[in-house]
Amino acid sequence: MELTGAQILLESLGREGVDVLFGFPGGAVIDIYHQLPNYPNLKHILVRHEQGAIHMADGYARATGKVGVCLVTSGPGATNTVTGIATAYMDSIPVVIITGQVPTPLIGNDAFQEVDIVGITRPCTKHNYLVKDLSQLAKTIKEAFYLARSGRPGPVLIDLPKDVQQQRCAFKYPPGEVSMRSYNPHREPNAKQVRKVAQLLAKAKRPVLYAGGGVVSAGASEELTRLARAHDLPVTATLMGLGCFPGDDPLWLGMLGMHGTYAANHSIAGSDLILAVGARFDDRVTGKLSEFACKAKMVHIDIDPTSIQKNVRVDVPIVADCRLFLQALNAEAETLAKEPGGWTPKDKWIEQTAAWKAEHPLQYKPAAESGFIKPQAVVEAIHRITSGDCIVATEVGQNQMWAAQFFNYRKPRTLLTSGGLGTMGYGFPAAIGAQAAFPDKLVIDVAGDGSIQMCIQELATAMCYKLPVKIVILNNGYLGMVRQWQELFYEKNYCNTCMDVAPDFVKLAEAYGAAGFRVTEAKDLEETLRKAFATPLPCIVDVVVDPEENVYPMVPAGKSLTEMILV
Ligand SMILES: Cc1ncc(C[n+]2csc(CCOP(=O)(O)OP(=O)(O)O)c2C)c(N)n1
Repeated sequence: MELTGAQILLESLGREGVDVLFGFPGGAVIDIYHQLPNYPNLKHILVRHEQGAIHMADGYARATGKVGVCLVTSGPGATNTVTGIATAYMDSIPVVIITGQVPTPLIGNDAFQEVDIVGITRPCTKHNYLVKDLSQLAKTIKEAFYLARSGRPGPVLIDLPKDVQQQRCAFKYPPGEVSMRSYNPHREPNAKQVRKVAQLLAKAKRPVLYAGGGVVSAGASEELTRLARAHDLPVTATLMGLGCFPGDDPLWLGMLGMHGTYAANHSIAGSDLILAVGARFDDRVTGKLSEFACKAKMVHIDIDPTSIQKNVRVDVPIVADCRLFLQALNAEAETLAKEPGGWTPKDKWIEQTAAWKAEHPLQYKPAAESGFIKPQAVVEAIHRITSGDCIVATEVGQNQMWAAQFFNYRKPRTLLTSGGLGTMGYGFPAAIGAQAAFPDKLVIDVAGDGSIQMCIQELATAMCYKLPVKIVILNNGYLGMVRQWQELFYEKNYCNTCMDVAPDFVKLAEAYGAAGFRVTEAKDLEETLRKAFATPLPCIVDVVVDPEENVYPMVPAGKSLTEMILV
């Protein structure tokens, strides 16, 4: 069967199980768009800005565990996705980005809308391709999806020149598994290492499980939870790991790091054994490196060998798939625990961690009578109203940290947030991507009044495809997180962080045909949120909150985890 390059692309996406594409057309992809109506199984969501498309593909991927796909034109279409590609790269999210390119004879001639997107994205993709030979296209697509989802997942870009889209060649999707000589992620656990880790856990008096986003992407939450519960091991997680262990379990310490809990940060500091699973020791997590977990033996399990020994000294480095390793570790630990004297009890340590939790739980000063609504109370209200049964996306800043702290995530893939890059404008389009995957779920973007203005145009997309995402703006009138740093470390010099000219968010929602609500008094909060969550429309709830509320605890930059500023 002879097909054009555009047809081969769309046929191949179908073979990879793609059901939705987030995209925006242009001259360099017009041949692909011309063919799209012939592929009714590929739903295309037309965005308003290419940054929206890539964040939507990313949100879709985080919520489903599948590969998210976006399609954009050459030049500005391609460069508009770079922030989103870097966002996905930093958080190891599987996405495939298809960019149009100028015809091959024009490449390198400064042609109209030409940009070297392969060069530009080399440092922020797991891999990228410029396909000049149509006979290689199907194989390239198959490889791209395999690379995106296997090993340490990440974004893969395919740049496809316009003339290649128009040429014809025979189509056959390559059968079987992909095999690449230069790429062989090591997945299988090593039995000796499994035994060694089980013995270390058995002997440890003060162990902590430290989980990262790798637990979520490996689908290892159940194994992690089983390990912790069977052997009384307290658990903390990074922002990216939230949800991989139930937030209502007594063994849960809360998130660690700069805005982590007192209990989590003290447990890390006091621990004698840390089992780091699918986490990468980001500086927001470790604080002052030389004092991070300095009394502990460090075991680090990661599918990506380059992430081991990168930031901290690791005593037991393990390259393996987190789920396979934890499965084997559970079996080994259960055998060991049955032997008389095989397992040192951890009850004293559990008592200690519980005492830390009781001493300084996450808290905030309640609003004075007639005072402002507290942003933390808004997150708590969302949790109460939904019983935690929703997908939460966040923007970046204080809103993100409060959404992390005050919502007890119980399941993986229920929090979508830009952890590594910290991309303002991420949350709303990511929420749309998740809603496209799960039309019947409640999807809520917890936003700041600054961040939401970065991709607000996607309200049109949400309206167009009847994706009823709820945006809850914690409106403090500031770029709050920066203002907090200015207050604490820059003599309250609130330079360019006041958002005193802002749109009327209720009217803005209505201008798009969506629903808008405003809450200024605490007594109206819950009822308004309930009303908003019940509407079938996308909507904005603009909650006017305490303008100078801060996120605590806070470990100042460069300090050790126990040097926290508390409420
Ligand atoms: C694209 C982008 N630009 C700048 C920043 C730096 N930054 C981090 S938090 C923040 C303030 C966010 O303000 P807002 O969205 O109003 O949320 P709040 O902190 O008030 O909850 C800024 C500017 C960023 N993270 N991303």
